[in-house]
Amino acid sequence: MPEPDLKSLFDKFRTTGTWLEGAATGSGHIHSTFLLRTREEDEPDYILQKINHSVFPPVAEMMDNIRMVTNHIRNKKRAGNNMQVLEIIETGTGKDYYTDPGGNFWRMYRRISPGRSYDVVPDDNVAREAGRAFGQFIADLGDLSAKKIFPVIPGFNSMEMRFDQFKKALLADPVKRAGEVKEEIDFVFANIDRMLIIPRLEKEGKLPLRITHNDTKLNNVLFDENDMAVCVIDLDTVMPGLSLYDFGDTVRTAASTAEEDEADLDRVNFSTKVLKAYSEGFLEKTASFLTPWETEHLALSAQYMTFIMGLRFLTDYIAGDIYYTIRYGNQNIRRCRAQFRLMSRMAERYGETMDIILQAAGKYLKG
Ligand code: GN1
Ligand code: MG
Repeated sequence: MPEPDLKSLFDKFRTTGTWLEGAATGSGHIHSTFLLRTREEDEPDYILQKINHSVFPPVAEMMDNIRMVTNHIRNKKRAGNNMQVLEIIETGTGKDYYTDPGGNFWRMYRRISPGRSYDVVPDDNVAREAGRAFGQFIADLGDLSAKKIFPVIPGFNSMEMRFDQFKKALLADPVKRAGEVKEEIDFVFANIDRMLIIPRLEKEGKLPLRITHNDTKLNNVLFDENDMAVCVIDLDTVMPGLSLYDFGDTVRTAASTAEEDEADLDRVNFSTKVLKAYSEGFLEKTASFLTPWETEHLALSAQYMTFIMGLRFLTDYIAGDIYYTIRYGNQNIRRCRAQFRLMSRMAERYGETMDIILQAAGKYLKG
């Protein structure tokens, strides 16, 4: 992609402070993200994003969702809660995003500062804080009507839809890679039935739809210099969903001992110590309103979210790397293999996982 003219984009928005510099930042797989800095110490810096509108075609509706959700949470700010909320910066004409002459969409947030993120958990405290942050997020949105939220990517965490997409890619095999990933394909077929338990319970009405974040990887929480959570970010996929998706995706990313694309599979392990800290944080904020069906399936949700990501990475590899940004040729299949290894490690310790979660839930139900 040619370097965008960041200074002139900066000028399209209602920023304060004097332009200093701009550069690419972040580790997201979808949008292009830039940090724009101002000269003055006491003026904010900004996060500018070029929205990937082939992944998120309803740009206006997505931004309306984010506007609604951030307003809702901001209006709820309670004493003693130091969490911040993402703040959309309007364009000079009062819109939530800017459309450039080439038809690209840009949006801006005030930079959260301090705000560090982790791809791999450094200690249990960070996991506990992440749990509190994502748990509070679901709790805060509990009284926002789901009807107001536009389903930006329908079926986003639906196993049935992702399995269908996988089968289509496999059938088409457009870049002739299917033969090379036979082991991973076999893994999908060997595990899919168990992965359809959660969708079945949802259809039976046993798992309530809530407004959930749907992309709760560990690096979507920002921390301050004392490692207290300060902000939940990346609100693009906030939609009606299951609490299990949000719980499971943080376990996938926080309780793994390795990076998402770790090549050495012996380094990919499941830390039940981190799981315990994360579960305690999450359940501290949610145990009082989760239904027994939800609580009893949190353990399975970790495998569900780990499997669905492996499946999506595998699908994209077979499809020829058309969805996720990759930094090297076989990154998608490496991501897939690391997810499938992690899921196997989780499955081996399913009983222990269940005990840890139920114990954490019990603690907050009694307390
Ligand atoms: C993508 O862009 P990023 O890294 O926040 C993806 C998530 C996956 C994640 C895997 C819109 O999120 O669903 O969990 O990669 N987002 C979208 O790391 O597909
Ligand atoms: Mg995201």
